[in-house]
Amino acid sequence: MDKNEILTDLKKAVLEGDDDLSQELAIKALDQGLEPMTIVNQSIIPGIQEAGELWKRNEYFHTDIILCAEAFRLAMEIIEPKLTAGELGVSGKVIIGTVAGDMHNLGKIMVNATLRGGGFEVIDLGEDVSQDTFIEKIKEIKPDILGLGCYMTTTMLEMREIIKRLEKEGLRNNLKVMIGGVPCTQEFAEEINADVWGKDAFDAVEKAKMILGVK
Ligand code: B12
Repeated sequence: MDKNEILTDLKKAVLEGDDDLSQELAIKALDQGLEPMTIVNQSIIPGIQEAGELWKRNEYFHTDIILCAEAFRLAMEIIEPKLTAGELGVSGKVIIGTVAGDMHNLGKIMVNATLRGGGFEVIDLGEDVSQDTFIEKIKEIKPDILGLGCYMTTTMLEMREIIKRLEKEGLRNNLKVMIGGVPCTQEFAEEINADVWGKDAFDAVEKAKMILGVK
């Protein structure tokens, strides 16, 4: 099996929700000497993005998406430790999490991976993260950036509340806030006093570097 075949098959395994195969192919891809970021950008992300498109067109159902998410997660589980082996933390420190009430995590996992690839140290607090947990971890870890993921219109306002809490606790001045997820826009970021909106996982890295003035 050549490298291109592995990349194509891995994308297909994610798209078809075959978690055993996606993990096996992720291992194979690394064994063949493919760069971790190439595997993420050319197979794993396109696979899950296409699955999202099929869902939008009502060609995939909830159960399909859950299988795809699992295939995505297991492949990322293999690749992620390799991404952190680079020059971690040279660009800055980021705390990231999905806001309270929201369980979506695929977009956040991708952003986590690309930020690591961009030299950031990333502390992922997970999903359905309470305001208290964000505040506690920011005090403890003192990140340069807080990344908030929100994927539903019903959980959007939680981001505004988190930013208000940061201001109230005197934590906002030395911290940049970057938001992302399907319902977010730059206008919404400005409205809730976030610093920036990241359109996708690659834009997130560019914007994170931009707000910190890192090349
Ligand atoms: C996959 C999915 C699920 C999966 C989640 C699996 C998982 N582990 O995440 C499952 C099936 C579990 C699920 C459940 C639900 N879902 Co859902 N889900 C989706 C779906 C199809 C795709 C989301 C996704 O993963 N996309 C792929 C990723 C890669 O894209 P992304 O999230 O946009 O992320 C990119 C950017 O936004 C950005 N980004 C993402 N995060 C961040 C963070 C930062 C800091 C930055 C800078 C950038 C950034 O970079 C990413 C990569 O490029 C969307 C539809 C859609 N169009 O988005 C609905 C959707 C989000 N879900 C929806 C709903 C309603 C639900 C449920 C309530 C359904 C239900 N009745 O049970 C539950 C919610 C449970 C909860 N409390 O959270 C609605 C939300 C509607 C709304 N109110 O806004 C959507 C929009 C579908 C729809 N059109 O109705 N869902």
